[in-house]
Amino acid sequence: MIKALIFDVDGTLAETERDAHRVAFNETFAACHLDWHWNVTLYGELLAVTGGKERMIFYRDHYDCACPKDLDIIALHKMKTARYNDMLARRPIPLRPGVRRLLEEARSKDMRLAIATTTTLNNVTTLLTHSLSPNSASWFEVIAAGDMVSAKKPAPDIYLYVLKKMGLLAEQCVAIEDSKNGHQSALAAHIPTLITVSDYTRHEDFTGAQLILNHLGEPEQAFTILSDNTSHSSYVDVDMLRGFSK
Ligand code: XBP
Ligand code: MG
Repeated sequence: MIKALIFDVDGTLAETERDAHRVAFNETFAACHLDWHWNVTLYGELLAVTGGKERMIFYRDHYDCACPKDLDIIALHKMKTARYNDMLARRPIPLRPGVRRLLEEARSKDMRLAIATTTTLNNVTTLLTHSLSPNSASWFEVIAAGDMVSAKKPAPDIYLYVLKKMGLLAEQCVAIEDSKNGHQSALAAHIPTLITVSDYTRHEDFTGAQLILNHLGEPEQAFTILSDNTSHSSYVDVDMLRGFSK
């Protein structure tokens, strides 16, 4: 019996990467007179590394870029996080199709909710506050984020953390993800996955997913199925997800 839905954040709740995270990184680099700029294509490559600090370290170490000896990645990341939060508050990013509807239905049917993300906690609560509703962080029993675990996705740690906090078994949950790293993280924790591909992830490999969609769908905006399944529905609802139980 499925008892909980565990949502990823970036790319799953909203398309935050290209026009928000990426822009906040670039504004921070410019403000610090750092000669780095991550264009849309380069950022897509760098998304293979989860976590903003880890992404900057990877870029510093693997790309031919100018890097001052005293570069403080932690300080840089704090600045990026402040800019990102400011951006989400000033110009809220819309939730992806079906996200609000499914969350509201889940709440009305006592489906438990959680979040498992590699991004920073503040980024999650600001997105929820400004794009979902002012108190919506409280809709989630657990918000597992960023450095709460030592190994980020694709390691299973963040999902195992959520399972432990909720006192649930993997097969009692469904993970909703948009990326290969997220999918692998959930699978490594033995949690069934529903994939809604995002701008940067539509060509990734999601072998082992229960279902792969372009988005969650709405009654008037049907999803497209990208895996081999067929469905009589046009949008994901709680009953469909309950069918994910083994
Ligand atoms: C997406 C990520 C994050 C963000 C940046 O995580 O990989 O690193 O790009 O966030 P998910 P921070 O899809 O799991 O939500 O800079 O706060 O790390
Ligand atoms: Mg994601």
